Amino acid sequence: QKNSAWWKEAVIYQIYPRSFKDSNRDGIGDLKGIISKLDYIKRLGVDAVWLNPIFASPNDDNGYDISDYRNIMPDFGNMADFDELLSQMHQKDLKLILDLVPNHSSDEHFWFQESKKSRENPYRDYYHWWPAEKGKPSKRFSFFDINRDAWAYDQNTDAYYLHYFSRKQPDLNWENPKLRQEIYNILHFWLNKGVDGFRMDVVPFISKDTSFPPIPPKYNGNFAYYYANGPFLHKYLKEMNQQVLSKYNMVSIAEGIGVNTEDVHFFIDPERKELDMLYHFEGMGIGFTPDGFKEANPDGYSLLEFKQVYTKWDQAFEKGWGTIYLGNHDQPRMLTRWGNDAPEYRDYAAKMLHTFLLTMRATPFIYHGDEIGMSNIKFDDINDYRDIESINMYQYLLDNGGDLPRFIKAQKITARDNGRTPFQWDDSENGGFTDGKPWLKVNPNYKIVNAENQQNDPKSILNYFRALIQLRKKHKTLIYGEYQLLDAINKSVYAYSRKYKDETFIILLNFTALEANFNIDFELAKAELILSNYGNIIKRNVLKPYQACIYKLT
Ligand code: TEU
Ligand code: CA
Repeated sequence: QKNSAWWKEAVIYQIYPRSFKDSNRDGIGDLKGIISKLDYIKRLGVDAVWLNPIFASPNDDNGYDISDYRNIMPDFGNMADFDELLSQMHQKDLKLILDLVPNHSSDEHFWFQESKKSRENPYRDYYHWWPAEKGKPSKRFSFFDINRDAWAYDQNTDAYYLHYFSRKQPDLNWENPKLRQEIYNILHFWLNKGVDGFRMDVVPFISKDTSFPPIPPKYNGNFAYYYANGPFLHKYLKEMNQQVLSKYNMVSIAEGIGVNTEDVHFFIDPERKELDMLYHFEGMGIGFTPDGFKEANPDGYSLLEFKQVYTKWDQAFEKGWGTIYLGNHDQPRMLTRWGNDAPEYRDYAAKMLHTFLLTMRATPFIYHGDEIGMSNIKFDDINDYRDIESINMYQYLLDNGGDLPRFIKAQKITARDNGRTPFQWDDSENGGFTDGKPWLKVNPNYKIVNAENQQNDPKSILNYFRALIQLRKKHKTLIYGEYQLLDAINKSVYAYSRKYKDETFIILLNFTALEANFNIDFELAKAELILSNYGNIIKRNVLKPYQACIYKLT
């Protein structure tokens, strides 16, 4: 009944529904909008779509604060729209992966509304409460709070409640079996409708030591790593697998914040029967300045470090299976962050990064818009941002005398809204995303960077991306073949081989805007050039700026 091959061989396309396509002029993307673009999605060649949360939510954190797990957010449509989406996707042989948010709900969820009524309320233990007479609980860091404090005081019951994210995202108490059952029932509800899997939001954080001791020194202040190592985490994942996941042909994907290569197998080793895949965060902070400002080093990042991280994560999966991504709704655009969004390099760099994503031994997650080379919008004004992370960080710095100009500058590279601007469909107003006023500004480069321009241009990023997917599907070696890093000390070129039985591919990627040499032990003169972003312009042992080449040894 369980079939694991499909998700190992799949390419997964991530859609941020709010930003994909608006069907009713309210400036917000919606399910009908996605339905209207299913042919576009199908033509990409992807196998599955992961949708960020589409459930009822007051949108303090754009749907990651859920007030009703069994209903569709009215901004996005209704249950009939959802059923239609799922059925049309299945007709087209596309799988649908939803987003489960198990660590916290909205404070507007019925459970929390009850929970805060009194200390005796039957829902009290659905959340983590700390009675004020015990004094202030030990410090927990909040990602989004304007004071960075994860404990919020509630006057009505004279107690603090825990929220790792915003105040409107109270953490659910997984130590309570009733709460766990609620979440399992929610999963059954959607899986019985026929959805093909779940991505699980910050799932490593669900278990907590409810004595809330000071964070032990061995975590060295790394709270994400502490949060991800709760005492009963794996007990709960096993329970969820046994009661729910194992009963369906579905895929489960952990958002793996705080998880390192030593711990990942606890989540995804098939013998442990917990989850199927996990996506790690280790790549995401490469090249940041060290003081935790979420700021990219102006001198760029070290490709050596990048290669080390992705090589280490390839090696981590002897018994499980990895994932690979360079962008999502929590990250800036991959082209800006990892490539080069200057007009003269944009096409080459986007194609080079896609070549990387689609030739690694891991399931690729492609974030919508990356297939046409969308880039950061780089707002100058804090008022243009819609993301609670940016807005509250600004407020925190304002309140605490922080360096605001530095912050605004850093956000142009790292802010999440850079990856959330509306999809650029064509060169009409608002990039064809909406006939209304978009909820977040459209990147003005939509006149040039848009899907319509690229559909019929054989040299476009979009068509190169499609060709890469076909190549991966045609050659199982690109999916399953052994990965080996080549020319490890090269600071400009990422080179590796993929090998399965007699078949060997060599992948060469120049991550810089300068020509770069490389040094490998394979005789490329005898190899077949399968795909390159420079057509067949090849110089012996030199790569052009952002050149990508896939060779097959013959
Ligand atoms: O993100 C997990 C998370 O920890 C984020 O704070 C992440 O580190 C941050 O976005 C990086 O800047 C998940 C969701 O993907 C994110 O969109 C939500 O905001 C968050 O959980 C809370 O649900
Ligand atoms: Ca809409």
